[in-house]
Amino acid sequence: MIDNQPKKIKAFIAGVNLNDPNFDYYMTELRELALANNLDVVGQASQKAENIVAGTYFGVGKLNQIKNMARELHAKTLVINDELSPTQIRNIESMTKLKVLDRTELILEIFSNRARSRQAKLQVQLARLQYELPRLHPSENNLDQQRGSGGASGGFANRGSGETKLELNRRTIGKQISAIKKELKDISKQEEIKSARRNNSRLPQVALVGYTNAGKSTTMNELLNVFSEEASKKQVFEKNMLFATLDTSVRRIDLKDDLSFILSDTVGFISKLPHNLIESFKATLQEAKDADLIINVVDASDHNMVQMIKTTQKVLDELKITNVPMITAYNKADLTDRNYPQIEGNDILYSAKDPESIKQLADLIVKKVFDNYEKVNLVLPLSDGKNLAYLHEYGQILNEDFKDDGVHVTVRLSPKDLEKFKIKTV
Ligand SMILES: Nc1nc2c(ncn2[C@@H]2O[C@H](COP(=O)(O)OP(=O)(O)OP(=O)(O)O)[C@@H](O)[C@H]2O)c(=O)[nH]1
Ligand SMILES: [Mg+2]
Repeated sequence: MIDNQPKKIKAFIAGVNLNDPNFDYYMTELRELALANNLDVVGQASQKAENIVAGTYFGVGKLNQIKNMARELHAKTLVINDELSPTQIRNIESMTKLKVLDRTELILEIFSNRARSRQAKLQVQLARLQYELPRLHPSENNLDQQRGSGGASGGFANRGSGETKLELNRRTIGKQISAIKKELKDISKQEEIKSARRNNSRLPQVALVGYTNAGKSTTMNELLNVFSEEASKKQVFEKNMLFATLDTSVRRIDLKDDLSFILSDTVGFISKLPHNLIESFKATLQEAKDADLIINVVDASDHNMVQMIKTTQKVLDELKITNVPMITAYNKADLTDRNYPQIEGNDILYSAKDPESIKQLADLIVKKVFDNYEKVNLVLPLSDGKNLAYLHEYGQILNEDFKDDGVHVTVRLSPKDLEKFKIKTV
C-alpha cells in the first residue's frame, strides 16, 4: 500500500524550568502540541534556572548541549516551551542551526489547520498577525522567509492569503489587522443578534467548557442522542485530537416534562494559551459568558486532571467569566476504576458514552438550572392566543384545559416569565 502521509519532521522539545511545579506537565502538553502539529518528537531537554537568559533563552552551555543531542537524533526543528522574542529565536537558530518554533507558534499553527468557518479562520489569522507584527523587520525578511514553519504542513508565514512574508511590511499587516477586526465585528454583530434571539426565547443557556479533548463535544452529542429525535442531523464534530472544536455550536435540548435548554459547545483550553488567541476568540466564547450554567468538562482518566482544571479556571478568569454557576463534570469514568455515574453536590463522575450517565447529567442540569423556576396555574382569556402561544414556545406546559372562563394552564416558568405573567396570575 502506498503511504500518502507526508514524512514527519523530527523535532526536539526543550524548556527552561523556573522552579515551576507544573513544569513537567507543560512539557507533556508541549509534546502533545508538537504531535498535533505532525512533528515527530525524538527527544527533550530542560534547564533549571532562576531567570530566562534575555538574548538566548537558555544558557549558552545548555544550547550547545541541545544542539548536539538534537543532531544525534537527526532533529531538524527545536520546539520551545515558552513564547520567545524575535531576537531569542534568531540567536537560537543561528547557534543551533535548527529551526525554532515557540509554543505560541505551535498553538497558532494547530488552530490554523483546524479552522473551518469564516469566523474561526479570521480569529486565528488575527491572532497570528498580531503575533507576527512585532517580529517583522525589513532587514530580516530573508531570514524570516527561510524560517517558514516547523510543521510538516508548510510555511507558517506563507499561508493564508498566499503572500510571502517578504511582501509584507508592518503597514500592510496593520491594514490587514484592521480589516479583519472590522469583518469580525460584523460577524460578531450577527452573532449577537442570534444570541439575542436565543436570550429572548428565555430558555436557560448551558455552556460546555473545559480543557481540549475532555469530551465536551461527545457530551453534547450524547445529550442529543438520548434526548433529541433528530440527533443524527445535529451532531457536532468530536475527535481524539487537540482543538477538534474551534467554532461554537448551539443546540436545543428537550428533556422530559417539557424541560428545555440551549446547550453550547465551544473551543477547548490548554495552558499558556496565547493571549492574542484568547482575545480574538472572545466572541466565540461569549456563549459561556451569557450562560445560566457552565458545565466544566474534565477528563477524569488523565493523571494531569488537577492542572487541567486549574488551566480552565485560569482561562475563565482571563475571560472574566466568574459569576456563572458551574458544575464540574468528570468525564471518561469508564477509563478509571471508579463506579459511575455518581453525583456529589455540584459534581458528577460520568462517561459521555454511557446513556445512563447522560441521563444523570441531565438531572443535575435540571436541578441547577430550573431551581428558581416555579410551577404556576394561569387562566388566560380564550381570546389571548398570543400569550398562550408564548407559553407554548417558551414555558414548560404541564397541563392545559380549555374551559368557559378561559384557558387553564399549569406551566413551569422562569423567574423572568413569572414577572411577565404576574398580573395574569389568578
Ligand atoms: N473512553 C471514553 N472516551 C471518551 C469519552 N468522552 C469522550 N471520549 C473521547 O475523547 C476524545 C475527545 O472527545 P471530544 O468530545 O472531541 O473532546 P472535546 O472536549 O470536544 O475536545 P476539543 O473540541 O478538542 O476541545 C474523542 O476521541 C472521544 O471519543 C468517554 O466518556 N469515554
Ligand atoms: Mg470539541
